[in-house]
Amino acid sequence: MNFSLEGRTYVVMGVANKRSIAWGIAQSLHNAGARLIFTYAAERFEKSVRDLAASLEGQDALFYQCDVTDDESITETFQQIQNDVGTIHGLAHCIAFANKDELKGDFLNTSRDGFLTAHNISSYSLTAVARAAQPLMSEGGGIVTLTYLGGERVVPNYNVMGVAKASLDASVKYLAESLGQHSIRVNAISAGPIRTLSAKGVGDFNSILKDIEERAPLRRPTTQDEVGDTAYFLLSDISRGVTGEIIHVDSGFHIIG
Ligand code: NDP
Ligand code: KAL
Repeated sequence: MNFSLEGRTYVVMGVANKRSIAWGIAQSLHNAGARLIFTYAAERFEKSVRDLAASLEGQDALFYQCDVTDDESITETFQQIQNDVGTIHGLAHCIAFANKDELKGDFLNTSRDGFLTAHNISSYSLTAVARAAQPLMSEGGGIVTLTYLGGERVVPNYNVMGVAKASLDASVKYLAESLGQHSIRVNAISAGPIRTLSAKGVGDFNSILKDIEERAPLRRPTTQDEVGDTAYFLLSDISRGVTGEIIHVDSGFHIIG
């Protein structure tokens, strides 16, 4: 078995800056020899993505703008990727969004609009993107998404995003069943809290991290590279028998009652 990703191409969606979990995944895939394709939603992050990719020695990366709320944008992006590189071997979906005012206070007050926005961007987008990517994955491959414990249990302030992650987790299983016949595996990583742009300004992140340091089996917070290396595992042939799985990379916090 060859564990190198030499000669393979992966799409990484959701790098906003150097703290993004997607950037941790990009580095792990790059270190394993993969060619990378980056997608970003907001134009203001294009420079940041291009500058980061330029720091990867010998990487000949490609870049596309893709807003996952827009079917046309998704279709065009993957058509363009097909024209430019032909086959891809996998995809990392590292995308979530909820309106800030839905991420505090009582879940009971979740608005219809806020509920739909969170589910549209954070859950449905995985299915939309998987459907667009499938024709490009003619040699089989892997799809990985990012989820959080708040989809399994009630975590204060995570609110509507928790319900969206529960929907995402179920989508992983249904997509694994749909795409297994094409030798495409679909899995999720449930990451422990990492201080990213998304995490900024929502909830009391310091006290969440303190709790991890005190109570998680490994007594330390999750790092970007730990998630990156598990994504590499899930996108490589090392995990060839694994699909529909949700792997916790969270210092073991999820087992603590
Ligand atoms: P980042 O803020 O770095 O990344 C979030 C990304 O979502 C951004 O790149 C943003 O792109 C993208 N995004 C939002 N809306 C859209 C859209 N309409 N179309 C395309 N992309 C969009 O945060 P993280 O790295 O923390 O988040 C990545 C994933 O990890 C998310 O699914 C998150 O829920 C999950 N996660 C994070 C944890 C953490 O502690 N940080 C823990 C567990 C899971 P843009 O800015 O260009 O719109
Ligand atoms: C319990 C935790 C504390 C934080 C509570 C909610 C976190 C929700 C995550 C969600 C993705 C955050 C947002 O959507 C933020 C958004 O409203 C404002 N930010 C932005 O628009 C920035 C500029 C862009 C880049 O962000 C996005 N997302 O597009 C959860 C913690 C402990 C773990 C986390 C952070 C989990 C997670 O899912 O991210």
